[in-house]
Amino acid sequence: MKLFMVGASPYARKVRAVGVTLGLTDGIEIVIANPHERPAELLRHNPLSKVPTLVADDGEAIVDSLSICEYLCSLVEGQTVLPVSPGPERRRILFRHDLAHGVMDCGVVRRVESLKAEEPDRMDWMARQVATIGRVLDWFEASDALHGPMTLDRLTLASALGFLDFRFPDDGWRNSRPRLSDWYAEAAKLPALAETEPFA
Ligand SMILES: N[C@@H](CCC(=O)N[C@@H](CS)C(=O)NCC(=O)O)C(=O)O
Repeated sequence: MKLFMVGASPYARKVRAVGVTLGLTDGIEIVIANPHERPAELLRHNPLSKVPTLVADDGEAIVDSLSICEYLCSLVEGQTVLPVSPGPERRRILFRHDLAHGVMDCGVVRRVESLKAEEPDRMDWMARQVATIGRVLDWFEASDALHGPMTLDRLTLASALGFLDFRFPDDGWRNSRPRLSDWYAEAAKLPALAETEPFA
C-alpha cells in the first residue's frame, strides 16, 4: 500500500496511528506529496488532490481519512479499532470520532487563515474555529469516554490534540482541562502516537 501524505496533516496522522495500532506499518509505504502543489502522481489517484490518499495493493485508491481507516480495519480480522457491525458501540465511536475530526477541520481552517493577511472577516472566522475547538475539547473534558482502549475516536482525538500543539503551541488548551491533559500525556506515549509525530 502507498500512503500519500504530508507530515503536518492531522488526518494523515490519524490514518498512520490506526495503521500502527493494527500492526500494518510495514505494509504501508509513505509518499510525501504536497496536495497544494497538485503533484501528478497524487492527482492520478485522487482528482481532489487531498491527503491522506491510500493506494491499496490492487492499485485502487481510497480517499478521505475515515474511509482509509475503515479499509485498514477491514484488513485485520478481529480488530477492535472500529467495530464492523452497526450498533451502539460503533455509533458512539463514530460520534466521538466526528467530534475529534471536527477539531482537526477547525484547526486546519484556522492554520490556513492565519497565513493570510489580517482582515476583520478573517479574524472573525478564525475566532469561530477557536470557539468550536474549545467547545469540543470541553465536551471531551467532561465526558466519561476518555479512558479505554485506543479505538478510532481516541486515536483521532489524540491526533487532533497533537496538531493543536504542533501548529498553535501557545494556545494553552490544557488550561482548565486537567483530565484531557492527563489523558493525552499518557496517550502520546503509545507507539501509535509516538511513532507518528507531526513534522514540517
Ligand atoms: N476530510 C478529509 C480532509 C483531508 C484534507 O483536507 N487534507 C488537507 C491536508 S491536511 C489537504 O489535502 N488539503 C488540500 C486541499 O484542500 O486542497 C480527510 O479526512 O481526509
